[in-house]
Amino acid sequence: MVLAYYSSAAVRSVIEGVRVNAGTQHTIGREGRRLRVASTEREGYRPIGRAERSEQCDTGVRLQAGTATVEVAALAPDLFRVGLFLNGRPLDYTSEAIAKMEWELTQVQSSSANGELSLCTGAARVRISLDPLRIRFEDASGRVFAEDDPERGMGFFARPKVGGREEALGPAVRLYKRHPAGERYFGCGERTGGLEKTASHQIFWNIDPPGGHNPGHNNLYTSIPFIVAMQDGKAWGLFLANTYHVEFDLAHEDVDCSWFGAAGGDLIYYVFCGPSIRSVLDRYTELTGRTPMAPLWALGYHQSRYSYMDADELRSVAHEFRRRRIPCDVLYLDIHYMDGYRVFTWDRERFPDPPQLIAELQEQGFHVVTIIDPGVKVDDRYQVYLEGREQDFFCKTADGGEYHNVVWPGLCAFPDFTSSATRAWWGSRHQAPLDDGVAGIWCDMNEPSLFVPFHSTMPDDVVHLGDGDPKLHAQIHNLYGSLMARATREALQALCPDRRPFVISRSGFAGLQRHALLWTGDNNSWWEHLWMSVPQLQNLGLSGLAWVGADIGGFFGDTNPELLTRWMELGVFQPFCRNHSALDTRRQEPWAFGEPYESIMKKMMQLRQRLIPYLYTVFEECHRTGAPILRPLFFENPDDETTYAVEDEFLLGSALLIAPITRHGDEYRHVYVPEGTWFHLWSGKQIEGPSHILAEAPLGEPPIYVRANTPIPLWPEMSHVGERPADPLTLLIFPAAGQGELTLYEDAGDGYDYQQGFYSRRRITCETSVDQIIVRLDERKGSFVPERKEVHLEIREVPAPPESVHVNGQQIVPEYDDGRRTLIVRLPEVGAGTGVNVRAGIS
Ligand code: MIG
Repeated sequence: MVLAYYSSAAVRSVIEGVRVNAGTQHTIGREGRRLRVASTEREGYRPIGRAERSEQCDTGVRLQAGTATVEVAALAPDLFRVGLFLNGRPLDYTSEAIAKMEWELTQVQSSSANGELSLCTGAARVRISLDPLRIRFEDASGRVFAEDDPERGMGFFARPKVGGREEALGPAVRLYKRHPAGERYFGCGERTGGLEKTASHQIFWNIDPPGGHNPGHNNLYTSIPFIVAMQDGKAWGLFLANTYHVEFDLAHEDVDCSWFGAAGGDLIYYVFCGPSIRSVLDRYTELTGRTPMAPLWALGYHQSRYSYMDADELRSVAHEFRRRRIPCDVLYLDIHYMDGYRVFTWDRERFPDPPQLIAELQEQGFHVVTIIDPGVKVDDRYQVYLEGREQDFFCKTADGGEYHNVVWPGLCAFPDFTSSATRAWWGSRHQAPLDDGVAGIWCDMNEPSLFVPFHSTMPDDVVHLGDGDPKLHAQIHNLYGSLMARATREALQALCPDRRPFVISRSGFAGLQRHALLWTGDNNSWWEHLWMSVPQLQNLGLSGLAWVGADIGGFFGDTNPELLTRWMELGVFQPFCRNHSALDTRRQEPWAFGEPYESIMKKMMQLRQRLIPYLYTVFEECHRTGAPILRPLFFENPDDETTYAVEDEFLLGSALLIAPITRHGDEYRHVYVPEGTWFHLWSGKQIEGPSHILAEAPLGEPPIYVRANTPIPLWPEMSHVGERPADPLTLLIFPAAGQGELTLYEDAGDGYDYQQGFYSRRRITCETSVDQIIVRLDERKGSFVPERKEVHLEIREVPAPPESVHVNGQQIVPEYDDGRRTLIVRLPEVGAGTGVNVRAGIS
């Protein structure tokens, strides 16, 4: 079927012609790997028993129970860390996932009574009962959460002493927590199976699922062993910092209990006490790192295809965009730009003069991104391979040889990204593409995905030398993708210190957000996958990965005009907005199907382009606080439990509600509108939430609602970022009794001057009563002054011409459009605060 290109004779002959030189072969099952851990205590689970000794340490307490050391520490008033170390292992918390190791000392009050120790930070408390050693948490309101199961608590699986790999991995570890009735789980990263995770089993092991993923696949390319638990509007979170094969059983085997386990390593987990969902995400992203600011151009529309085959094809795609004035900022080159799939090379027949081509495209406002895979062709005449081999930069077999497997180029070696020298070398290789004018790097196949057996990954016993601390692949598998992205980002940063790196990755682990944005890999051009992407993107946002997107139009298989158009209606609201499709599938550039589809897609893409100042403001909030860009309704409405089940709608920031159409032929859909007053974007119809409505949504008018009184900043129409100065800035406002606000963030759009105060933050408020609308633009904070001369207020749904309009106390002649019920107020982009007072009836 859709995998036609995999079974092409050429690829088959490569695969069949090669004997892989190492490793245990295994096929990909549902969880992608065999080494599963026994699932019940009958199979050898040993809970930790009595704590015999305890001693205070800096931020907490260290306890000894048999051969286990358990440490509980408060890293912040609402963040605790628990570590279980067996058999005298060192208390080592360093992890590739963790961005912040050093925390200011938190004031902790410890006390003990009735066989129980307690550490209190004021905001939260951890209680540790000593016999047996069990842990539970409490917040200032007395809410108890993340409570150890009394019987099972923390513990491990004693393995039969068989020697070899299993023993090297050490015992599997596990943590059992009570699941109180009514507690609901979310998060878990890139999941296709809907929004809520209660009563599910979750596997964390990066794979490239064969044939494109579907809801039956659990683990995909990226693993984020993190949950957010919600109950009665309050949240807490748990992150298991373990890079081995990890599983969560979330009230699935046992409705009263959840477990969090790893196939080996230390059991280290972090508890985020909330109680707000915002504060859980804030701390989680403080711990694992925040999304760096994007270059502004990267918020535009991206066009990709596997592959634009040569320079002329890329030129003509670029030309079509500009000729039709369809906005586009970025074009992609997939694997065919390379010479025989050798990374960091060009096929000189297809692309005779890359710098010239890219310069030409830059002239027209395009950025060009090229794909890089980790597999390096084993080829004695290929410089990259020779360097890597000479300097020992590749992953090793158990007996010390170079580990080889097949990917696109044929037999390949794989950089050992666990070693800093390898990362630096790999990074330095990016000088060439940057010199050619490439604007960003696309890291693919970095699970890593291998062809022998088809769609497998590295065997457990491949050796990574690291920086003097060798590891088996089984111990670091989930990190390979993140480490490749890290090498790439660090290189772009070092080689172009004044630019914000643009890196896109398919695979990663918790913390990937520091290095790259993520796209969700190979979906299909199916309605089901359009639907699936809606909760999937929300799951990612709830797991710290906020800059995300699914391939618009679907990757595998042929799209069709209605599907592509509906997908675009959703896709333009993805934090990362890219249309991509596979080899030998029908073309799906926005003009592929003619009218009316082209015009509708163009209208949606123009809306995205106009929304960039809003998107950038929301992006900066994410960068600063970890709040998802594309967020579930319950992120803003945690007290309304109806929202917990709303998985086919989302909020972009807090002011736009999007309810995409995801089924063929549908022109109506149910929409749950959360609390507040909202306006239907196309008709201006006012809706009071919370309510269930039937939205009319013909092709070209997807259900989009704007929160009343929140000013939405919009650019004028442009074909790409920087086409001309974005002047004027429009503030779109739908007034309704009440008030709203937005703090507009702007900066130079690239570089790092914003860190020295070269940004602008401007609070804009709107207060509406029955006969008056007052808009205030506060003074700008920060030293950045946008180039534009004017700000326009576009006040919609004003039923009659206003009685009067005052700007800073001066009456002006209103510009009112009867037909559109719209009032326009033109203001100079002045430095000081501006007040606009409109006397108009709004009902
Ligand atoms: O084995 O580079 O997910 O986006 O177009 C397939 C070719 C390799 C998988 C990526 C897809 C990309 C494709 N790649």
